[in-house]
Amino acid sequence: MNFEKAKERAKELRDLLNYHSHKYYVEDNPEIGDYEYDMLQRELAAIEKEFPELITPDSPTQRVGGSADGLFEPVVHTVPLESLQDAFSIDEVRAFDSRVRDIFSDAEYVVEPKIDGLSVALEYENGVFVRGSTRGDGNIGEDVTANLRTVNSIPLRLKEDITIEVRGEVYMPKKVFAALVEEQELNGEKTFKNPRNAAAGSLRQKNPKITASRNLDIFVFNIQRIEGGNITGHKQSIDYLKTLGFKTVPFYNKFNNVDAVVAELDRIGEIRSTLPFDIDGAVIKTDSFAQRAEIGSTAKFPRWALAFKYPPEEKETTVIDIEVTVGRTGVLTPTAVFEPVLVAGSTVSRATLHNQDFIDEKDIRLGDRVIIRKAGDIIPEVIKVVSHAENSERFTLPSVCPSCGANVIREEDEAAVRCVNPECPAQLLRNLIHFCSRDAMDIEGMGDAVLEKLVSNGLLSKASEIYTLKKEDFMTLEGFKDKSSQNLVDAVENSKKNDLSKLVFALGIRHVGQKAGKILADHFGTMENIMNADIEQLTAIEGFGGIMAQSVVDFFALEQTKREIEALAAYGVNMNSQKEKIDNRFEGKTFVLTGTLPTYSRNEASEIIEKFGGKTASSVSKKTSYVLAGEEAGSKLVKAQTLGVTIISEAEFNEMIK
Ligand code: 0OX
Repeated sequence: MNFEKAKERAKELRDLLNYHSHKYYVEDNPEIGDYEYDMLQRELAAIEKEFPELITPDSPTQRVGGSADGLFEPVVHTVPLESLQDAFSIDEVRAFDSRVRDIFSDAEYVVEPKIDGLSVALEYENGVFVRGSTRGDGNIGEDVTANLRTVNSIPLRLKEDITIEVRGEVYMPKKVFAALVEEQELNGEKTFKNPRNAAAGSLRQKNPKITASRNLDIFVFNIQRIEGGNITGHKQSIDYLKTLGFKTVPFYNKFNNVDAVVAELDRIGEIRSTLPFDIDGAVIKTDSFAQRAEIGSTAKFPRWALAFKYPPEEKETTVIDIEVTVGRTGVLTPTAVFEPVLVAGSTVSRATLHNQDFIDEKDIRLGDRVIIRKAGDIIPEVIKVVSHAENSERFTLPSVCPSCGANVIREEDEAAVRCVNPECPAQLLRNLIHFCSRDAMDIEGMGDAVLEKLVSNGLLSKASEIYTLKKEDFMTLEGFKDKSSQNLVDAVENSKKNDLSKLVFALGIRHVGQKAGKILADHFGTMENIMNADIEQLTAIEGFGGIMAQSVVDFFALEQTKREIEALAAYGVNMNSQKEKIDNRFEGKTFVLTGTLPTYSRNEASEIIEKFGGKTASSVSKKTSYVLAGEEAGSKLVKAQTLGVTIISEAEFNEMIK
């Protein structure tokens, strides 16, 4: 295709894609299927690849293309993003109306839902989205343009070539939030508490790809600044924003008296739980811009608007059971099962009781009448006990694992009670799922369902056995044919080559996440070194705390762990870090670094020592081979002298590594 033709087609495709994107994400009324949309997008991407000069900022291909650069630049809001005064009772709403009516007896109000997300400003120049920022303190926010581009309902180009700044609320739909929490729980990650936190966390990601994966959405509700135009009221302004292509607040009705406003607040309260997004109230705004200007603002809020807050819905029910389950990390989690009740739009019958401390604090017992509500309108929680059943007793978690019968332990400073038997069947499946997951051994196709079948068919009882599975084993599973079984065998085989860091993470050592797995692998180079590392060596590593170190030592001290590592090694799983090793001249030698070295940072010096097979430790002992001392070396130097440990300078060290 020649350039002129490509240019013409690219414009056509951009317009087409923007049109269908709006139909899909804003109007919820798609005209073409996902497949056709993808084809158009792919065609545009191909043209842009050939002629990069044709890429425009409003191209639909640019939604995830950018980078947040690891830093969010400050944005000074030319028009501040004001906050709202809260009201918690209808009396306060009526008082607000009186204050407004004292100035304008004919005031009219618009009532709209107060979306529980985070406010952002979107700036458009000649119809093109150029910058998006968070509210921050209202005057200065952060530039999150790259991340906002990934929000599909934010138009990259408006239907008019105007210069405008609008304000909206970015939020995570309830369904998206529920799915995200489920995924986080499955991966043993920290879960977001509510959709608002999830939206905020997702928007402040350094990597826009992560934001994109979080399926955020937006409702726009205000014109901050506009060039030209003659809009005189709020309702009119939202109607106009809609015609520009924005997804605006879903309802915004106008009323001319406070009783009608109160009725609308009641109505919103009724439907609140059925909405697909969280609201934390309703906003009442004086409609006329001329009246707003007269009414004015305090230092903090506009006097012409009010946020009415709804209390969270609470219900009473009876606890009919307290179930205890064992998670991947062996934690015993109590769950209250209660008589089903309708709360905030859905029937709930279970709520986590977290741990023994939570149960003790609220004194929750079997048969209790309790008050429950949904945290962030989603996750059921027990608020308090109303009354105990007759003759009831305090509830204590079992002293043995409900799954394998091994004794459970509760470590000091820990709320959790834990089964530490690594062969506990309750932990097995979750451990296997973790072992095969993408960030761990990344065995494609070995998902929950396949692993569950392998375990229940007795083909798998520990992770190392994955490497003994044959094609015929997979073919015994329902739906597995020659090709799909071979694919799994190949995926298993491929995973043997993974870097040590992935294996360390895959082992599921408590407190050792992906990052710590990499640190261990990079630092020690081989599985053997990691297994032999003591607390001192581990805590000497930057980014490695005492709790992590203890957990690593405990894990590798277990006989089952040793057997498992031996088996994995015997099946050919890589036990080495792919980090460069030069030679082993420092093998068996431990260095302690102290003071400021003339040229190397501590990290650099440690890396060099490791590249030659040596180790570093944080404190000097009789076992220390060398103390590498720089300027202002303190007590470690004195201790080295007392113990007769060889002290070397950077120059001597450089001689040793020549
Ligand atoms: C919301 C929301 C937030 C404009 C004037 C003062 C506050 N979270 O849905 N803020 C406002 O109004 C701004 N309206 C809303 N609907």
